[in-house]
Amino acid sequence: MRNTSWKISENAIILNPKVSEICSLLIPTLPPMPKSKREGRVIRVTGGDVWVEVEDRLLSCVLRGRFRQRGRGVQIAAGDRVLVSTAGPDSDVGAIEEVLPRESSLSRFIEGRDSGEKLIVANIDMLFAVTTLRAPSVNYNFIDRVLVSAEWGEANACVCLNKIDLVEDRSEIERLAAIYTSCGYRTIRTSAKTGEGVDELEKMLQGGIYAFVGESGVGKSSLLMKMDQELDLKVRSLGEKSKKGRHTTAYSQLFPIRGGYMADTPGIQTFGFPGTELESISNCFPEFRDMESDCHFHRCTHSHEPDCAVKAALEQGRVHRSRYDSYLSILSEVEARIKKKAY
Ligand SMILES: Nc1nc2c(ncn2[C@@H]2O[C@H](COP(=O)(O)OP(=O)(O)OP(=O)(O)O)[C@@H](O)[C@H]2O)c(=O)[nH]1
Ligand SMILES: [Mg+2]
Ligand SMILES: [Zn+2]
Repeated sequence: MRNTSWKISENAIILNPKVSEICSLLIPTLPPMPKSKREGRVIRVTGGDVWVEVEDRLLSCVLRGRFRQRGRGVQIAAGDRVLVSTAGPDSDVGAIEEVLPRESSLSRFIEGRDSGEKLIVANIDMLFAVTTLRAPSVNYNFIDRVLVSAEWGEANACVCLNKIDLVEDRSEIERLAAIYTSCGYRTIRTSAKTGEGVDELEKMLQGGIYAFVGESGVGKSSLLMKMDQELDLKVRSLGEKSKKGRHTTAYSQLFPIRGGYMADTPGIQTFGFPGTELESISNCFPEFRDMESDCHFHRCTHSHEPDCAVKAALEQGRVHRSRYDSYLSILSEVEARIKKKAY
């Protein structure tokens, strides 16, 4: 387990806000000696500034040009392990030299001019897909898209149903939990307001890297603050409506917690499937995996084909309607992208 001495709030600025400019002046004078490279963990990425924890210190680092892929932004995220070079052992600034291979990642596809896969967090031991039944009301499609992206990035995931204090009828909670436990996902029930279930959540944090991911307003930052009372994150004030395209948390950031880290991530509106192949979608639905070999067609898309084992399971209630609908919505999204040649 790590023992971390630094504490940062999400609004903290390390050194000077113009640190990138300072670094760009400093970097050319850095000795290009591989010996000075040190390993660190990316804590947050904002534009060209990357905060990296190196041996219990927080350094502000710049990215070398080769990490900026034209039209794709920066392919580095909170949770990444990196090698940084510094002017000396006590320097507070550095440059990212290398991003080490990832064990897992969470990413999504973004449409538009800069279309492509965008990383959200890397090397997560467990992702918490945070959702609510009330305020906002449940969005199964969104939860499924987060879980599917986690599967795609080989990240373990579970469902965290927050704001249970707002639900009078407990059978609603159990219905949602039953859907996900039957697919193999652990489901925990929490309230950041009353503290119910937060113990169970904390027990799951075993010194690794964890991430809260979910729609805006589901209480990701609030849960984090409930676990670490010293944290002072921005949360949406009561009565403040979610404005389209707005979220309270602005970027993914790791916070030290229980000997590991928890990433708070911004509420994301659309969670495009990060893959580019139709076949890879059903692999990301664990409950479909054992059925697919029984489909009549080898490359069955489980949509229009006859003798489809997944559709048969849907009719028999072994696959949940909401999960199947999410599958179809991802399938048509990727089909449309292939047609548009958006890759
Ligand atoms: N009743 C109730 N309210 C909660 C709970 N958790 C969070 N809230 C409230 O929900 C609102 C949104 O919480 P945030 O923590 O800002 O949500 P978030 O998921 O971090 O939102 P973004 O940063 O926009 O993605 C705030 O007003 C919180 O006080 C809960 O368990 N119960
Ligand atoms: Mg937040
Ligand atoms: Zn099929």
